[in-house]
Amino acid sequence: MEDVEKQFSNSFGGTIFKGGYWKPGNCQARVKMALIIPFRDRYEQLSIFVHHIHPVLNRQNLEYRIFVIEEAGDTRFNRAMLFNIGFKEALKFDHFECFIFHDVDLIPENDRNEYSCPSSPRHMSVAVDKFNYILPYTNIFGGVGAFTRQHFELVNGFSNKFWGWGGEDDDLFKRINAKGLKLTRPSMQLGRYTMIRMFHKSAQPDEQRFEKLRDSSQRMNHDGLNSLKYTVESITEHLLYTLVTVNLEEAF
Ligand code: NGS
Repeated sequence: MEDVEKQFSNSFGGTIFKGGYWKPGNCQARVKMALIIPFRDRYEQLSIFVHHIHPVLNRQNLEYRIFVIEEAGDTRFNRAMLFNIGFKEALKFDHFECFIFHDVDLIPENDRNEYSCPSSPRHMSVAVDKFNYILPYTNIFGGVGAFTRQHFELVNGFSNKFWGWGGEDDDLFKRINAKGLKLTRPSMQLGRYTMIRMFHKSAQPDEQRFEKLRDSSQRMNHDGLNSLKYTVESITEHLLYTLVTVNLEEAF
């Protein structure tokens, strides 16, 4: 990370401001975007990610800030809840209108895959090298997704009930449909991503994920942004990202 930071402060044209904030110097960006990354113990991937993503976002002339939401303690990883927290914490910083929910291990391959918010929710990572650049199943919403603030509030964010691996993104897909929104996708040429593969112990699957998925639509109005509970341990503005470290409490 130190090397990446040096590279940005020395040779890069447009300096990134503290906290991983940037805006174009010669024009006014149309929207302010918050890029939210759920995180725990993946520092190598995070340095590779920020090294690649800042130049892409700068070339797209966006105004944005990168938020890394870190789950402290030894509760099971809850990717969805960290996204919800990122949404709430980002709004304490600024009036973001657009939110990109992004896994730390996905690098966009095409600069024209726009990191902004279209008129309906967007699944951006449609062609990942790990899946031989095809969609593994039609309703997949994993990896990278974009929402306007209004649409994310309309679906009440993600469910907070998925602990461990799997299901939370499928649940979000159901929420989008339940509210009559239509998921959009870039073409398979634009939505290409490379996965940063490293050896890590992967999270244990949530054994109850299929049961939880069955009653998605009944839960969505009272399980999400409006039932979110967490405590913030610290907020640190690093050079290339804002780190928000939080504690969660496992509840079902
Ligand atoms: C599905 C999971 C999704 C996940 C997708 C791809 O099976 O949450 O695999 O995962 N759904 C359930 O388990 C119900 S991946 O191979 O990218 O880790 O996003």
